[in-house]
Amino acid sequence: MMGTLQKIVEEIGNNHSFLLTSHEGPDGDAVGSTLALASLLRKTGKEVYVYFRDPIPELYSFLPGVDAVFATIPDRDFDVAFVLDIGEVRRAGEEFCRFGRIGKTINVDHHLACESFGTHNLIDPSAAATGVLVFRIASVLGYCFDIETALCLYVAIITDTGSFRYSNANREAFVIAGEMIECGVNAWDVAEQLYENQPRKRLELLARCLPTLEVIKGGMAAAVTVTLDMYADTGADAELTDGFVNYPRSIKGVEVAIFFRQIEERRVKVGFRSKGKVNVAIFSAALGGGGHHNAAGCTVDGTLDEVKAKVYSLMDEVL
Ligand SMILES: [Mn+2]
Repeated sequence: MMGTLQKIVEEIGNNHSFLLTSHEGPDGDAVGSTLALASLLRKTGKEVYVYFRDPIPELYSFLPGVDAVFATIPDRDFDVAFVLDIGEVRRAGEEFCRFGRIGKTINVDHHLACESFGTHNLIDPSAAATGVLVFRIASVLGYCFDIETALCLYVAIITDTGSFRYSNANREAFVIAGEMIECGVNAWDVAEQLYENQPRKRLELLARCLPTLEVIKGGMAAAVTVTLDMYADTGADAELTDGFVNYPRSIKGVEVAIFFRQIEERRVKVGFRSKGKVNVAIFSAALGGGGHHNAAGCTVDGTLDEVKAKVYSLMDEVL
């Protein structure tokens, strides 16, 4: 691991222009770790271009550097591409996958089964977030954290650990968060931005979602659903469903929570969350998706009823 870190730091020293990207449907770790690395590289005198296939969710618009994120890649050469928190490189989007004007690719990730597609691959599933790996790179560089970079890293860690509640919230995650506080990050300001700043539409959507609760498999699993009609009723969009799956998971005795989210009349996104005893990546993999032990997802064609029947019978086989 140290060898790879050292090589990455050498690549940073030896190169000038950097293209940074992360996965489609970016979450707090994707945005936070990428913007932290962008900030760090810029402050080290490098030229940085940040590309995301999908727009950055409004929730993260308070992060420094979010204004310099682009949805297309310019037709020019880059010395190095950093790909962060990706799992599979195709999740960066077609435009990035087709783009060839890159000298070297550096893959920085903490997904259990991340592909080794990079020239260098810094992959460590024991890291609570990809932000942790960016911190390790910064440490070897001897980088002195400013508040902007610290804020991005703190958000990467707090969001991927569920505010330090998930099983990945290890000592390293707390130590780095503590260092970021030392650098001037205010925990309450961040919590307020992330959790006390929701649009009213989100609660109106949640109010329609919660009555769909199904407790199944003898109380071991529970599901909630959001339909296209609910978006139409509330004016909310899919971005605002983030966190809904935590409600079925919060039930006593439930080990697996499922979130069914209709994306077309005959197409449904299925998100799985585990409390730890069940590896939900098995379910998503069987349905053509990906993810971790505790969080996984896939997209399944069919009506809501058809998709639910498929998922529930799969769970009968596995559980
Ligand atoms: Mn992550």
